[in-house]
Amino acid sequence: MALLQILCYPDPRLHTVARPVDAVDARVRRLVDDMLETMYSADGVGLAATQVDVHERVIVIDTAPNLKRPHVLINPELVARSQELAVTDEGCLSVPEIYDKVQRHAQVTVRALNRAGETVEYEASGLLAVCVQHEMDHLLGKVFVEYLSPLKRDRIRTKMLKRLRDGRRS
Ligand code: GNR
Ligand code: NI
Repeated sequence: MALLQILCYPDPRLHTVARPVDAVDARVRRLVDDMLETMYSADGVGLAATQVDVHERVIVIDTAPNLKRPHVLINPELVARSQELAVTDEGCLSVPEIYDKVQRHAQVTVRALNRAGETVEYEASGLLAVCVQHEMDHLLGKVFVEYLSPLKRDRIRTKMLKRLRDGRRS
């Protein structure tokens, strides 16, 4: 296993649209395992392949990292979304130390392939629903700060660029 480097906003590679995985083979399983190791090591509850500069539709999520029961979602699709919306304070490993409110569907039903290449489908609510939507946005090249006002986004962008100049890695 290996730790992967996480891209930081405003890296333009975060806006790449991921392509579907065509076979869940040893290469993809290794990517999944490296992403899980990277997510746990960074204390995140989710990670999309886009964030490690791999532009394929692969997501890992673990909303209870102590239990180490990860969700692996390959080629995820939302098959249902609740009308009800919910606002959550979100953060992102690609936008370190920034948290702000984002409104999303309160429940979603997601269908995907798991690490064994089997089709799985389940309903998610709470933090899991937030993560599924947050990670699926990454696969479309979208970072949560794009839901914020242009003013806030600009301030975040400036802060991140200053950090980069100051040589801070996160
Ligand atoms: O670790 C993460 N925490 C989090 C908190 C609230 C809403 C979404 C997230 S996802 C984030 C990890 C990450 O950046 N995934 O892309
Ligand atoms: Ni994120």
